[in-house]
Amino acid sequence: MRGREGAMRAVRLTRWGGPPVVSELERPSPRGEEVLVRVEAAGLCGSDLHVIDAGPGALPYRTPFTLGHEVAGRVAERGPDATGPRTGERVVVYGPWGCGHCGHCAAGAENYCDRRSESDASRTGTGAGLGRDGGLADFLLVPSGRLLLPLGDLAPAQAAPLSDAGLTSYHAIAGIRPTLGDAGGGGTAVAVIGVGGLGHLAVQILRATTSAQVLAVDVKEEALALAADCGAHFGTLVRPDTAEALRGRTGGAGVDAVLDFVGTSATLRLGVSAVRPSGALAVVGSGGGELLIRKPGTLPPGLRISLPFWGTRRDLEQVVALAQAGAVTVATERFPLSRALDAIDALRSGAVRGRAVLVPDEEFVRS
Ligand code: FEH
Ligand code: ZN
Ligand code: ZN
Repeated sequence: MRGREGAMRAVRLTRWGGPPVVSELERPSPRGEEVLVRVEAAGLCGSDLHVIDAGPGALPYRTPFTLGHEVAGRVAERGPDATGPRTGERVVVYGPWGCGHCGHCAAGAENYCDRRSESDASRTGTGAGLGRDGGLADFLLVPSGRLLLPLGDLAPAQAAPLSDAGLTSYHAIAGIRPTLGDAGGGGTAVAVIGVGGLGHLAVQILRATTSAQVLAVDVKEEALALAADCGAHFGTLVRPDTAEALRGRTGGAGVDAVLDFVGTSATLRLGVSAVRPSGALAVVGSGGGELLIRKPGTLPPGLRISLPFWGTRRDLEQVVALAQAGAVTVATERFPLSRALDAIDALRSGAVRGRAVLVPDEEFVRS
């Protein structure tokens, strides 16, 4: 239940290498352009584990800060100069918090802010829960209303994962769309490697926005079952002949694009073995894998490799619109905020189907 008036709970990283701590903080008051959001749902991401597990100096952030970069809620209070959604409005938070002024930020691509590596006393970190106080909390203070998108009547537990898992998948697909040709992808094929929190949304986005054949690859039967539920045309476990199985679905030519949501050396190797000449490989997962890029070499000629990161504000508008139209549904496993540490453990052990989402305890009890 909520603590004393004016206080709030927050799941914080208090020191590098230490466990997250459920703490009680003063609820912040928005100043200037800032907007205070009452959090109604906050998704957990594999990157949260990377942040939690990072050693001192590994990330350009300063502890302590609150975790959580995948957030939806309601505007609770606006600073005197705030713009954007009004008090009481349901919103999803655009998580990449750039400088707001460079070429990329001005174009709504704060995920590629030219000044993201700069940090000063006032601005450490790259976004909510990424060096800046995030949304694994009762409230989230957002620097500007430009980072909030209205949700309409989309449920918060559906909307929060769209701001990272959905947005990242949508942006990665936008990057490989040119390889699907002008006819919306008819006669093409896309391999989705890793059908977890991001991959299952990528399957749905591909089915909703292209005519490509969607081929799912995972190491777990239940993930392939989720892929089938999301509309994948074909699914295969990782085996020694997986590349041949994928080629077999394309008459031998190879897939036009690979979305690697795992990003290990093994999945990168699988991806380049299955993709056709002049195809695309998007490395989305942060598995730390390595791929030798060399000429002459063994990679398909004309291969386009991308390292997409999160997404643009416009991408977020698009993926929210798909969800509002019923074309994208997030498979979620909900946890009360007070059990955030259990949710983190479940994510770490691979026990979460789809996306883990933290909701306020009273909301969890009610539903
Ligand atoms: C966030 C911060 C750092 C690395 C990766 C991420 C992604 O989870 C954002 O989608
Ligand atoms: Zn993330
Ligand atoms: Zn910028």
